[in-house]
Amino acid sequence: MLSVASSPAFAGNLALRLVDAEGKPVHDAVVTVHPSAGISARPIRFPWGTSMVQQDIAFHPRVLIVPVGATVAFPNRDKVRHHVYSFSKPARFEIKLYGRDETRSYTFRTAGAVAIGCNIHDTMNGYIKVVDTPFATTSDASGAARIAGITPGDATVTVWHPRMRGRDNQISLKLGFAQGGTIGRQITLALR
Ligand SMILES: [Cu+2]
Repeated sequence: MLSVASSPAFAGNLALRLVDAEGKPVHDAVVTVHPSAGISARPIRFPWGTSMVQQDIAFHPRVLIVPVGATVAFPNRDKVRHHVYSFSKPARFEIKLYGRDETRSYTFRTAGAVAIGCNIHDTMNGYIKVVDTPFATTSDASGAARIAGITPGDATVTVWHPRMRGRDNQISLKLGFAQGGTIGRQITLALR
């Protein structure tokens, strides 16, 4: 049989709702799923692409998920120049001052969370979550995070957020995905 796991009817689904200690929705958390059975060797691609734009003195999106090996473009749409950098262990780099409608890029070769800043504008904060699984998404404004088509069986589900308390700003739980089933959970995150 050919790639049974990629057919939705034979795969599992995850529907999380993420809230903080006060019950408010948590936006821009990153949820990833690593099935115990492993993942396909096919290249990982996400529909949202691999660009982090600088516009109105901010990074857009503020949180970007990319697969390991992705080259991320950092186009500048502002009139002012930016100086993009990261001190995070998975990707230490800097892209020196560059101006409007110019773009620069960087290739992310190690999985992990990379905090992105600008040397000129301290208020500019972005995050690139480099992942080694195709099962990944960010939570929306209502705190909802949905992933479909997950390989059935046991899996490790990880929730990351830049303000999460604890090691590596993330928590993990084990869940078992059944064919055609959806696991719904509300998870309360301890944020700083
Ligand atoms: Cu800047």
